[in-house]
Amino acid sequence: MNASADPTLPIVYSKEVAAAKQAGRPLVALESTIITHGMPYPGNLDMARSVEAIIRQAGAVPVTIAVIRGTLHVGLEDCELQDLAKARDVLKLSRADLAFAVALGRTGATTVAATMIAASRAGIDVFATGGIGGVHRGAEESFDISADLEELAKTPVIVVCAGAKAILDIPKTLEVLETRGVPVVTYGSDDFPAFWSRASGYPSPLRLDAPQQVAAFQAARTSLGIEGGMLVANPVPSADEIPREEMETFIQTALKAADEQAVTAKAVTPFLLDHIFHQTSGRSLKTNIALVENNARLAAEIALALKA
Ligand code: PSU
Repeated sequence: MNASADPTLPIVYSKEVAAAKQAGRPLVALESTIITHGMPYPGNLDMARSVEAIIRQAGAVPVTIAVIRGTLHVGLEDCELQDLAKARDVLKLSRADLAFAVALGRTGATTVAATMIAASRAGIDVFATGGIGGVHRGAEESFDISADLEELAKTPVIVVCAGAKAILDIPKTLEVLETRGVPVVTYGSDDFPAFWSRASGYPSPLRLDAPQQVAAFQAARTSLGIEGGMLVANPVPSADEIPREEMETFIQTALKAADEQAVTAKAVTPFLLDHIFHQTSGRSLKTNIALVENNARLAAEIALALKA
């Protein structure tokens, strides 16, 4: 396989990523759970390829991350991307079980949390995704809070997303991020976005309007010795958004179905996304793809600004 191993880390780099690292080019990490658990085939593969192409067009190098038969791959060859998009029985890996998949030789897709860990180990500062995990609605009963939030508090990677998924409890998610000292910056808006919709109705703690400002902010945090990542929330383009009120009806129906079918833990988010996909006859997927593409573009601009 066109890959080169780093002798000091249990990581295999794709050919493109190994060359880019050598040349000091700007890199943008991409996760794989969105491919295996977030979208159906073949839309997931089209999304993964188009997002990579957008990052290349913007002058940076895409780095899709996954564990394949126990090896942590930083950058996937196209054949690996294809296999992953079609694969079944892929683990959904977070901080708790990334090493489990490595130790047991399993194949697993990395969530936001696990991708941040891998990106940081590989020296990648910026990562683009769709929406982070957060505090689930009803968390006061279920205690279901995504490990993504804790990772943002710990690991120094800038995560570009379209907000927290609207299936979550957005004000509680923002509260946890504030408590854990994670800067939440909305790009070009005062309102924190809600994934499929441009606005959640909750004000963004911070706002920035240029990639250079994001880069300067992260550089200042580093020089002050402040650990942890930063969340950059990038509202979905207006042409692709599904308004909040419209989404809420679909979300309520999906949440009710999850409750009736006793869906819990890691299965909750994929179940809700799939349910909403069917309810909207695929419209939610089109919006999801558009927002990831939009985030990839911004992440590439930030990666370039960090190198300037
Ligand atoms: N963005 C998307 N679709 C997804 C995800 C992000 O557009 O499926 C994934 C990410 O991997 C994120 C995960 O970490 O959803 C959140 O899962 P949970 O709520 O179980 O922590």
